[in-house]
Amino acid sequence: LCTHNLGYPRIGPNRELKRALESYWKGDSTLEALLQTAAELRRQAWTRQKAAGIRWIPTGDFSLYDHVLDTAALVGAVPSRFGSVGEEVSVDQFFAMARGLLEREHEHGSRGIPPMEMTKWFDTNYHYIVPELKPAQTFRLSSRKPFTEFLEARQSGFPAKPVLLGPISFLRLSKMEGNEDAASLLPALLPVYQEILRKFDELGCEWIQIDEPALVLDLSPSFQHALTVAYSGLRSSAPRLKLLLATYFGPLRDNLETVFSLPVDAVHWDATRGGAELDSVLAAVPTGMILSLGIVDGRNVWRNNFSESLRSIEQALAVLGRDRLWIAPSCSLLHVPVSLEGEKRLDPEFRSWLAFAYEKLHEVVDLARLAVQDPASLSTLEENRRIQDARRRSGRVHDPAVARRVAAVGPLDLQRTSPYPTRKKAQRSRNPLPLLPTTTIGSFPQTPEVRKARARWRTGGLTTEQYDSFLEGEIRRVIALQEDVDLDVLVHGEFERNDMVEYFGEQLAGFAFTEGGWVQSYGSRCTKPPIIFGDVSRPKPMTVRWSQFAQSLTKKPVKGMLTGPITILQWSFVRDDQPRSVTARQIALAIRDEVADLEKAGLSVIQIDEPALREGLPLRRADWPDYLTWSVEAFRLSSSIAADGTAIHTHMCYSEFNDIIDAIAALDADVISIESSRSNMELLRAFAHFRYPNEIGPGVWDIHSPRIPSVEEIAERIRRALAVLPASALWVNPDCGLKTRNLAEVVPSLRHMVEAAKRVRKELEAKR
Ligand code: THG
Ligand code: ZN
Repeated sequence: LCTHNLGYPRIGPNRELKRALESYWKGDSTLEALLQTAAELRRQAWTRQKAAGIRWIPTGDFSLYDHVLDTAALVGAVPSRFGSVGEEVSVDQFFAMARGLLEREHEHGSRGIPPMEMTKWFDTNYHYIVPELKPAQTFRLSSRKPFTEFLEARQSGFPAKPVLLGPISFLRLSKMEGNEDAASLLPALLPVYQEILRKFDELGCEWIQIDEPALVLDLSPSFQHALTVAYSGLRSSAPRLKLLLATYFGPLRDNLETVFSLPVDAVHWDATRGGAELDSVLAAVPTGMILSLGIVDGRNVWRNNFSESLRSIEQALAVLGRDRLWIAPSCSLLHVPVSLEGEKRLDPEFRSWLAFAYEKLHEVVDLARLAVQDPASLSTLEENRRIQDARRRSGRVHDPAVARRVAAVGPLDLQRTSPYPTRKKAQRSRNPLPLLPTTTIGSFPQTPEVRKARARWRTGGLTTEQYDSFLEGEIRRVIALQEDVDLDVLVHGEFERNDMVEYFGEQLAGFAFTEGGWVQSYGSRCTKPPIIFGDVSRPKPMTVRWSQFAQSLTKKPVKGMLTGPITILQWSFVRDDQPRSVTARQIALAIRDEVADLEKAGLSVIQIDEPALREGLPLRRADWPDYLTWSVEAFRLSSSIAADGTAIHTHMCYSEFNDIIDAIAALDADVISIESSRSNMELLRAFAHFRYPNEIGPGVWDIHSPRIPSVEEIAERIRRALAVLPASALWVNPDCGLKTRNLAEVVPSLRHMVEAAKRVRKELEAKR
């Protein structure tokens, strides 16, 4: 059977691209050096794919920042604030679109140029740059990148298959000025895509992969119509070129019939997410069309279960025959780490359960051989069976105590003792607070000294006692600072934490960590997601020591700071042998234990952050209620152990919650802080229709910007919030944690924030 790959990680086995980009941006290296590194990384990726035995190798999937931004550049969708486009979008124009321009870099204006917005790529943890389009948008071929990368590969003897983000997905993922329907731009956009296909045809390209992941979303009638128009237009532009339409990340559902009626030569379908649809897919593939079966999960790190996969492959083979079935990963391998080869410290048994990008390519090749009963491949099936059996039965995966505890969770465990009004009285009598109480979100600036100390401790340069006393010093410093600024509810600053998920994962049973399992998050930024492989429990307290120490230094309440179960789940690689909802419950129980211990240690305020709750929303609306039910339950399970007099806070890093506001209210946190300083209007709109029952702290200082807001500016934001929220329910806090800011910005900004709260308090009292 023919094999192919949809896309390969771009950052390089040791994050070479990250280093090259950041060094170029800092001015430490030349553009030539950056492009040289990029070319080497591409060649390396192609070499690896070819060595693994993949028949068709993707080109153009590489990007210096993001493939959606590449596509915007390709079709000349460059917002006017980035200047006019000459023959081609320049690299610096491209980076300006991604990152904006600071005042000093920008010669003409004085305020700098804001970057384009960034948002999550479907339900992955990758973020793409959102194209900005306007109703009168024009498009023009403005980049040679897809052609040069194709030729670069072909000239070196690689069997190249260029990859493009398709016109429907490009428009569907764009932001249209005035919220108009972007599908209306297809007539303007299509000729550019036709020109691209014609050029590939002229270059003698055989197959082109056109990615349309938008086909797994709910599509409006205008987009459904545009889909048919687009593909008959593309077909007619290049009659010889073979078109492979790639869908992934979910089942096709109502789009299935249309997809298989399009005039394309092959359709790629994600068998790992579309499961139950296989019968309908096989029935819908027309004679003469090839089906590419995305059978190796490109979204997770587990070794493929060959016996299961072969069942689907054999079913497809029976209908389609050997010439019409291709084998592939489910989606681009962008979302998994590069290779297991660099992992020297993983336990050998656990390691045998895993497959990263490079290993997944071997799985694709092995499956294609097994499907045609290639005798040389039979040993791979045997080995795979042995490993799957071992994992299924492993004592490290299953903890009967956890299973018993999860099974015993009842409705009362999901509920605080008393309703909110009773709790509020208990909380205020324990901690009297002024009107408009002030607080921060949790983290304080992580200075180079903090990072250095942690690195030294990890490599043995500092003893644990030395490191701990360093951390105590940092905590003393921020507690004194917060008292001096006169904040009402203090935090310990989170100096002991690297990443808010990694820190907890490292202390929970059931989690594993890689040395170099980096995955691109956006641009040069990466995360190293933990791997949840087994039943989760908390062997011992995780944060109590630091919170308790901080509380011992002050009479004011200190908030205990925890990451919530949904965020831990969302930002990890999860088990594929049980539903996410069950894993969420296990994590929730572990957090619940920590809440109980913080309470015992005397903390009267505990914050459980859930910045990823909204990110976890399924791609299709129809699947939202089920997700929201189990995710809200997980949060409630983690928090409901708290006594009435303990205030549960939560934090979310977004303001678009209009469509999930019922779920947010159902969390029943006593206080929620949210981002809002950049889009005050959003917030006002939400609360015009919905009366949030508990307390709320809309961010009044945008910490994503280095600007120090004035007292009056913050006071005005508080007054505007008071227009839609009762004063008794309003808190005053920044947008988000202060980890990425420096102290020189943080201290005056916090003073201004507290001053603003006092000013508005006085105004309110005068009105009484
Ligand atoms: N933690 C985890 N996942 C996340 C976020 C997080 N996913 C969503 C969101 N936040 C993604 N945002 C970022 C922001 C910054 C970085 C990564 C993702 C970042 N990473 C460092 C880098 O690439 O240099 C990694 C530094 C390190 O840990 O050594 O800056 O907050 N889990
Ligand atoms: Zn935040």
